[in-house]
Amino acid sequence: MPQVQSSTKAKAPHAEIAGAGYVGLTAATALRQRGWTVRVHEKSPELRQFGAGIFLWENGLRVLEKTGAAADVFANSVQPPVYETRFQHKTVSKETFGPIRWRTMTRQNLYSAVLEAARRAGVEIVVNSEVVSADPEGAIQLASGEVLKADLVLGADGVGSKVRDSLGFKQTRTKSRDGITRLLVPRKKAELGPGEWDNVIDFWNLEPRVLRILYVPCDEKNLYVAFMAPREDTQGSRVPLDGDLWAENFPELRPVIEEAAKLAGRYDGYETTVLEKWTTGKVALIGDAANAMCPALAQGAGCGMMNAYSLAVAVSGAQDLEKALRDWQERERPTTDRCQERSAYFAASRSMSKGNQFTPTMLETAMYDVTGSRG
Ligand code: FAD
Ligand code: 5PR
Repeated sequence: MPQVQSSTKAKAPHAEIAGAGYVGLTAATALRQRGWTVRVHEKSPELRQFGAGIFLWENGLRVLEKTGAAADVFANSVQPPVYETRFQHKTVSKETFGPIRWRTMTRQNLYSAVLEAARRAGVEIVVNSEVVSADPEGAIQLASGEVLKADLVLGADGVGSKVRDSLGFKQTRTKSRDGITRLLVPRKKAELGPGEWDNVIDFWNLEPRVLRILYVPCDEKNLYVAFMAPREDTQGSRVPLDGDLWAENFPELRPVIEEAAKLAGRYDGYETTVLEKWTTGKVALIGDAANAMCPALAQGAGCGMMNAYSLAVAVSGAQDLEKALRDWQERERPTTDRCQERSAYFAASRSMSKGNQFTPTMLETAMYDVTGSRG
């Protein structure tokens, strides 16, 4: 007798992800590319990124190459010729990174590229959808009360992660002493006069007061400028910026300071979040939800995207998903932990002012190839 052929095909595994930031969308795309169905919940009504500019290094760019976002990122970013550090108006270092690619861009351009890659891969994204808790057995609950089951749950819901806090992950959160005002202004290259204005320039003054400006060209039009003053310096940390104060201290940057002083601005602190574990059951945390870090090495999003990508690879085809998540954590965590520690050290010590901060040790993360694509 001929046997009846079963027509049942194995159902695709399904992931529910909280947070449509760079990291949640990168995880979603990488999972989708491996046959998962994926739904991303974004609590905001709109898909967009606030903020000014951002750096990505070799490690992050390689992930974007794998998820299909790289072409758009490269078209809308620059690799500045030099990372220059000035201390009390004198150049103390000019760093280039040899074969290590690094690029600067506006946050909105990076976000558009990552979002389009997710859409092309077929990721479902739901806005106005806040995740309020998760269950290690594989479910999320939305603010609406709806419960959604999944084979895998990812908390990519940023530094204030509800997924993390609903599960009681043990954590230490350290707030930075000082904060920063980040703005996007027109380049004003002609007005700045002669000079190497395509460089990234990290201007440090510790005298007569501690003030720092990080000058970052993002493309032909946009300049990311970060203004850093200690929190106790109420005049220095005021928003909108005190244009006269900043221009007196950095006369070489007057044209861009005048532009920056026209904008509302926001003085933000940052924090370092260290968790005992990144995963429990079928739930894992990635990005700032798991390991927010000081920006000194410009690797928060880079580490988050690397961990998102390596997680997708680790769980795809795994016999035992929970073990795959634990193994992923074991493997990937040390690199991120070291990056976080080094970034916190620079933020606390201000020793970046001395220049030459990008030693091979400090570039460990930039050189870390999580995609296996290094030739
Ligand atoms: P987020 O970008 O915070 O995204 C989380 C998303 O989840 C948001 O869209 C949010 O609305 C949504 N969300 C939150 N809660 C919920 C919920 N309950 N349900 C559903 N959705 C929710 N990194 C770099 O790589 N290079 C740099 O140059 C760099 N510079 C930086 C400079 C500063 C001053 C700071 C503070 C950080 C910098 N970073 C940099 C770090 C980088 O910005 C972050 O690491 C990165 O944005 C984290 O991405 P994420 O997707 O994990 O989180
Ligand atoms: N790098 C970047 C940055 O935005 C900051 C720092 C270093 C890209 C602050 O915003 O050292 O604080 C820093």
